[in-house]
Amino acid sequence: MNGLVLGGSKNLFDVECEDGIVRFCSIKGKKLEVEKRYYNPLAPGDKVDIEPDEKTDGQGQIISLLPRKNEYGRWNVKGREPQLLAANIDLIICITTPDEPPFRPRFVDRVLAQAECAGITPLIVCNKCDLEAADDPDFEFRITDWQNIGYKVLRVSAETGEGLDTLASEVENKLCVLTGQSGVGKSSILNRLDTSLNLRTGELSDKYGRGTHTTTRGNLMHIKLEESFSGKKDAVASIIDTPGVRRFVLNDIAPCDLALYFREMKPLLGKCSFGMSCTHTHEAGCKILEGVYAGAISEERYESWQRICDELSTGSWED
Ligand SMILES: Nc1nc2c(ncn2[C@@H]2O[C@H](COP(=O)(O)OP(=O)(O)OP(=O)(O)O)[C@@H](O)[C@H]2O)c(=O)[nH]1
Ligand SMILES: [Mg+2]
Repeated sequence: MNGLVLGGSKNLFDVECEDGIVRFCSIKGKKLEVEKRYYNPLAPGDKVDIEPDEKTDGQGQIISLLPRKNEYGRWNVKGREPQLLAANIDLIICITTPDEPPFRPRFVDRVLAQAECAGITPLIVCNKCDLEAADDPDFEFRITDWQNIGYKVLRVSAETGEGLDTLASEVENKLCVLTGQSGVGKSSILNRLDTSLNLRTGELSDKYGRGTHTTTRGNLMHIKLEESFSGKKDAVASIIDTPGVRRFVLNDIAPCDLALYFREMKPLLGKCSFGMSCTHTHEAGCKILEGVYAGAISEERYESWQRICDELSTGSWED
């Protein structure tokens, strides 16, 4: 019987089976035939083949993993291993805030690069637009810059409901993964989109103005979109709420390939005087540097690219 992995830990998973029953499943023989690319064998969104337990209702065993359409992972700094966050995703929603926690555009740039690498469409959602900092010129500049590069950016507020109608139409009938630092309001947004959820939301720790990692495990939920936002009676979406992370560290990307995942740089690659061996840092005839001087590539994104390249080369990540 086929099933959809909703969540789980190392070896035990909640699987929504095609008969509509959610079964608590272990992996048959403890090992799954998967390429060992991540420390966790399965993630929310994975499709599996299961054998229902004949003796115990609501339990089963996972026999095999069905081919993945895509994979969204990150490098887990603590575990020093790649971690699969979600699979078979239609949309990666990267949530950021103008303040509380402080605006971290580089977090978004990292998620965008990982999304490009995975071939999954990203959507940038700026939450807490009710805060004064939402009018800050640096924040405005980065939003416009991402839009100019070709990314969709929504300004929303889980507090006032602003922009949630557009967000509802973006997520309808899709499997989306929510990603963002702790405290940006991932769970708060979901609670507004579907008022029956009652997900736990947290206070920001006063000392750092950061979130306190209220959500601890990735989990796939089928939600019913509030009619006041969707404009429809029965609009639905599937969402994976991931735990907030302080840093998002890229996985499986070599520093020399990073520019491929910066949308505004990609078309210029190979066109520099030194061709593919150009490091885009000092060379004459570098098309990327020329792009920065001409204003076609923003200094902020170029600096992001440089910093992330350094992180990938040295293996040390800033906060
Ligand atoms: N002013 C304002 N505060 C908000 C908004 N959305 C969420 N918050 C507050 O931000 C805090 C953190 O919200 P959460 O929804 O728990 O954040 P999270 O991203 O789920 O955090 P983790 O689960 O730790 O990753 C809570 O105190 C919310 O009330 C908003 O649009 N405006
Ligand atoms: Mg949360």
